[in-house]
Amino acid sequence: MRVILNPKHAEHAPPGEVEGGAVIPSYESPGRFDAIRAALEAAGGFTFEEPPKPSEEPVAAIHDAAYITYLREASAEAKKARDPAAKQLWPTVFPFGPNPRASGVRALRGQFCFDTYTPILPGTFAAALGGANAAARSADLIAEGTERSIYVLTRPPGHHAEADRCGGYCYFNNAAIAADRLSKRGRVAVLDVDVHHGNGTQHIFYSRADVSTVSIHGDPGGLYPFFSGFAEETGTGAGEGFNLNLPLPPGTAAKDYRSALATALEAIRKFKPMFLVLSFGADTHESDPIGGFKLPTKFFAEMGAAVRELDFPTAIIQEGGYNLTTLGSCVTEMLKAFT
Ligand code: OKP
Ligand code: ZN
Repeated sequence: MRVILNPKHAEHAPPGEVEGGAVIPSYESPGRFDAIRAALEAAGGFTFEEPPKPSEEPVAAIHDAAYITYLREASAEAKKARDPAAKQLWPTVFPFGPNPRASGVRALRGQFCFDTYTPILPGTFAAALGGANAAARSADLIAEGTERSIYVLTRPPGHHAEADRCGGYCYFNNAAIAADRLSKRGRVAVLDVDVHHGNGTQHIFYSRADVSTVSIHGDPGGLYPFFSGFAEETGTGAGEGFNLNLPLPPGTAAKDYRSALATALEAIRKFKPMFLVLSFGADTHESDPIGGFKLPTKFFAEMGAAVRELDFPTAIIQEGGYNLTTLGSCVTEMLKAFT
């Protein structure tokens, strides 16, 4: 299987994340990428390549121009700063009514971000752009029929990124970029199996009938991103009926996950897409430090086989997964089902 790498991922290395007012070590680290790559190399059967020279064009298809400019300029500002504190840009105030228009850098940090997990660092723009271009490349290889399935090894993840906001460690929505590119050729289903609901992907396609979004995740009543991912969110306008959320309780293990997966796959079959984008997170694993599900490593092989059985040309995009010891095996087990 061909693996498209984000060559710039390590330029984004968050020094920490703000949780309940405390700075804790960031779960989303460059070591995640290295762990996956090492496991795939050890397994064999994978070839690694970089996408062509990065361009902003794939990102502009999905994200607002003002947000892209903000991320580019804020990263450049962090790069120029000499004071170490100014090399990390964090939001402190978020937009609220009745007049949530932002001007000035402090306001913009909140305007274009929705949580305290997602700082802008000197290398954030380059790293996010590298991932977006890797995702675009994967979509092009699938669209042309050059590959039947392909994997994008990237970080930071993408599925929480909205059209005009970063959040949840995500800056550009890699899966949405791939799905939108593929949608020029035919209907696309996005299946998101990260333990966290992919709010960005859902919202980007919420009113579209040509891209169906299906997500299995921890109930947002108790798990991040809290404000999105409930079962009653089914799409709007022309997109009504084309968004399916399957929230599951904390502690969900193989048996209940398996039946939710069957429901998700059945909905995708009924939609009859031409292409599939799999937003893959390994944070459903029983060892994950922030997920709360209880899937054993061997279930990832079963998950891969079940998705493979749909038999659609598939772009697989890496999202979360935070246990560096087990992450590589989960990804490898799932991908082996496609080879
Ligand atoms: C990104 B992806 C831990 C809380 C973590 C942010 C979760 C972002 C997950 N201190 N909150 O979906 O894996
Ligand atoms: Zn996640």
